[in-house]
Amino acid sequence: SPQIITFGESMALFMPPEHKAIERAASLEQGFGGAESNVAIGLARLGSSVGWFGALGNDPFGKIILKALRGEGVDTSRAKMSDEAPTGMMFREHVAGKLAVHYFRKHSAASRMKPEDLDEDYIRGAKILHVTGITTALSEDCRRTVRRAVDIAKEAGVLVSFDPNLRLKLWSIEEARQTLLPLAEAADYFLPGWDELVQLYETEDYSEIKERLNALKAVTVIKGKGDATVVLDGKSETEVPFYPADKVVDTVGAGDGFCAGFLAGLMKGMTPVEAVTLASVCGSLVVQMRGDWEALPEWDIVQQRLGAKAWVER
Ligand code: KDG
Repeated sequence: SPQIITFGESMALFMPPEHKAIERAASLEQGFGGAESNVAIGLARLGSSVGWFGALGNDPFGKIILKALRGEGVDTSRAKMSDEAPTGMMFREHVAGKLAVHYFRKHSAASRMKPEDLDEDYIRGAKILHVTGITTALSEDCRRTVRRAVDIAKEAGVLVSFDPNLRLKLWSIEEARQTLLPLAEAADYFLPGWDELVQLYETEDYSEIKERLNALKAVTVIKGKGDATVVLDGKSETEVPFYPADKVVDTVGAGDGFCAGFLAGLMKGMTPVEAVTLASVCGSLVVQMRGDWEALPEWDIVQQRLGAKAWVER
């Protein structure tokens, strides 16, 4: 098995050129996204051994996604192409300067994933299983599939990484809490954003949130607490300032890039705090280009950013 395994729904992505509203756009650009496949691409580019699986429709969009992931060097051997249901779709636009996402993913192939579809040995053979809350919001079957995958991992001593990825277009905060908080308890690495913690724990009081997090067995990495990342391991609290972005074009995918950098760092033997530096460089690069994963860096680029390698312009 690959060292890191992740799974979830990847979707065709359509957005107007430039930051336009769909109603005002004559054409849409085609791409794809999906939090877990974004992470998988990031990991592969950083040189980690990674597998992604999920169900895609046996349609042009599913084919594009599968080929792209393979091309990036992600193991897709356990991914399924369905003849019964389509690849999900999402549309993204900017309305009065604000981002809006529209999902067309109900009854998609991915939403029909079942625990019985899991290749248990594939998961048992990994070092880290990375899951996100999005998958658990897709359907009752998907929720059980994530839970089962996490249980398989835990029984086999595979570390579990969990990004809650709260998407309130998919479910209510009450439903989300019921599913996401137990997963945070099961995780070895919990990777929430600050805003997500505020919603999940219903408080903006940091000392209260910290108490809840310190009660978890996980190392928690809080993304975006102000302009920094905070690492809590139950004993210590370390704040790592964000790596600065030269410009911000599209923030979607930054969290996934961050997760990829963090997990790649762990695989390279870094401590969680060291891995956050790598994570932060990845996040800062993703936001500088349109799309979720296109700007994810290769290991060489990260080293240049961190000053370990010179940039030769010409
Ligand atoms: O983190 C980015 C994801 O949100 C995006 O790729 C789409 O997976 C996605 C989702 O469900 O929103």
